Amino acid sequence: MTQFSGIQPTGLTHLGNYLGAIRQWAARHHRDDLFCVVDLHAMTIRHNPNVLRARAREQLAMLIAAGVNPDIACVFTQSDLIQEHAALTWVLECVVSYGELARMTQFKDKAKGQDGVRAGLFTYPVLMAADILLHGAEEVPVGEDQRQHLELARTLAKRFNATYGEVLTVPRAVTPRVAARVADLAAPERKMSKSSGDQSGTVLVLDPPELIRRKIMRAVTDQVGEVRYAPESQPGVSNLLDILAACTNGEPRALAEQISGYAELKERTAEAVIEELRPVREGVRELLADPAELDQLRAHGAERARAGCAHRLEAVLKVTGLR
Ligand code: AQP
Repeated sequence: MTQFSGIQPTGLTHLGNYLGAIRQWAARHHRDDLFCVVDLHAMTIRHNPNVLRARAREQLAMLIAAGVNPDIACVFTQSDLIQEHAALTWVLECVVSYGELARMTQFKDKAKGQDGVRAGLFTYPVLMAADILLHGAEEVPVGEDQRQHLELARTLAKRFNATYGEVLTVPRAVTPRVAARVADLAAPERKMSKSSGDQSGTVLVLDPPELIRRKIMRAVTDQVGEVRYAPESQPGVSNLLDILAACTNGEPRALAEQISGYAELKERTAEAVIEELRPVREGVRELLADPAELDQLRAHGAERARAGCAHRLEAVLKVTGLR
């Protein structure tokens, strides 16, 4: 069962990325699963080249520090395989329809009110489909926000196979039991996000403990005054319960029964998050301090990923008449 997933270096990695995605990858990976930093995706919005390079490195270190073992899974940076990913993207752009891309809600949200929206932002779900399909992934562990893009990848795989012959594996999304959609602590109606302007409700994986505590102690709750797991009517409190449950391997409803007030909920959540992220922060620091070792791990992951996908890309080029 091959797994593939990726993370974009569009900003600083937050608790939602960690609980919704990275931690799942670390907890359950097998030989030749693939996890990568999707730096090509980060060019879909305005970016600074030096910042992009530095963030991509930091994220690669984070995947390893979080527990994705580079001797077992392939851990790499997407642009190391730019020719392979770009080649399949073009083929799939000739499989997808304009209308399908125009329906993507993430594009609509990100393009709203922006000038000079890049065509890459519009076609990015095709690049994501190519990432997944190139490596023959059967499972894609992601947070809830990526479901629509995953559906598109499934549609394109099926359409490609029906048109040209059975070459591509049809993948499926796997979301975590809790914390599949971590909300912004300051505005629990929206998801925690790298690109939200106001960072006060976003816990970053590399935030120092005191800052994590401050952000969680200031989390927006409600006037109900009762700790209950009710995502619709008490989104702020339920979000904290989800985070606490994810970090302690518990159940949000059972935890709600054990906690008497909002102050206790926040204190326990802050403690659990600080302890969960501490080893990751320390591991990232150590890996970034040894650039040669990180380069070597990255090159090794890319080499294995390239070798694993070559036959599939060749088959795609053949059945579509390009070879
Ligand atoms: N709030 C979240 N809760 C749970 N999972 C989340 N993910 C993102 N936000 C949450 C999951 O993290 C993985 C990597 O995400 P990405 O780099 O593809 O970015 P994204 O999904 O577009 O969301 P971000 O991190 O907030 O970035 P921006 O602001 O650039 O859009 C994915 O598996 C995602 O589901």
